[in-house]
Amino acid sequence: MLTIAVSKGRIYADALPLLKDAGIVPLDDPKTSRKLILKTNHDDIQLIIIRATDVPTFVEYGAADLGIAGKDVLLEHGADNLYEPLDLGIAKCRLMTAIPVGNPPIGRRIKVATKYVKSAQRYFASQGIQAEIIKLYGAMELAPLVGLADCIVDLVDTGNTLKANGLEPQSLIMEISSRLIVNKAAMKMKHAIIQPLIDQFERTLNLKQS
Ligand code: PRT
Ligand code: MG
Repeated sequence: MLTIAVSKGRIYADALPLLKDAGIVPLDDPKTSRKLILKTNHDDIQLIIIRATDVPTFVEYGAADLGIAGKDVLLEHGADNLYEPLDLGIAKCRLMTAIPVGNPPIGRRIKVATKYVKSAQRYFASQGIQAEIIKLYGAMELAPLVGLADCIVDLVDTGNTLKANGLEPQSLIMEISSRLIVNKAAMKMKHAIIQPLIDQFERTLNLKQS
């Protein structure tokens, strides 16, 4: 059995066409089904539907052979114990700093609210900015509005979420996309099925680019 871990939502939506090109079609839709294991048109391939932040964990421990995870999530989790063979170029966005509209640019000593503690620490250190990082699990946009932080670090796509909360993007920390990740033992033990899959994903991506 080959198990592929994906999160529902945008990654699942963007991954479906890639999986389809590789001949893998789920038999259920996570939007309407509450199943956490989705069978596919292949008896020996299944998808598991988990939280985006849990995908690297399942793959690292071998509970899933493959996974699709955002670079943002991989940077926080640490990817030393995983292979990351492909940038799938899906679920793209930018990791950015943002501050309330009209505020002066951030100073050299700031408070930062974010879910992306490691990426934020690394970024502000590289800028020589002394940042006190306050870890939040959501609704980061609120933090500067209620005096919890001077600045946030969050993912930005259209910018509508920032705008709706009176914030504006400042600095780009990193371009983000989703990556294919592979369990290290599975890469060896199931090489005969995993490598052709990687090759097929790669062909699809090359076709899309050309
Ligand atoms: O929602 P849940 O807690 O289950 O998990 P999750 O939010 O991590 O999952 P999901 O499916 O929302 O995101 C999975 C992955 O999609 C992330 O890890 C990113 O790699 C990628 N991605 C791409 C995004 C976005 N674009 C994105 N815009 N993830 C989140 N957002 C959020 C952002 O955090 C902010 O709240 O959307 C809002 C900003 O969007 P705009 O369009 O208003 O700028
Ligand atoms: Mg979400």
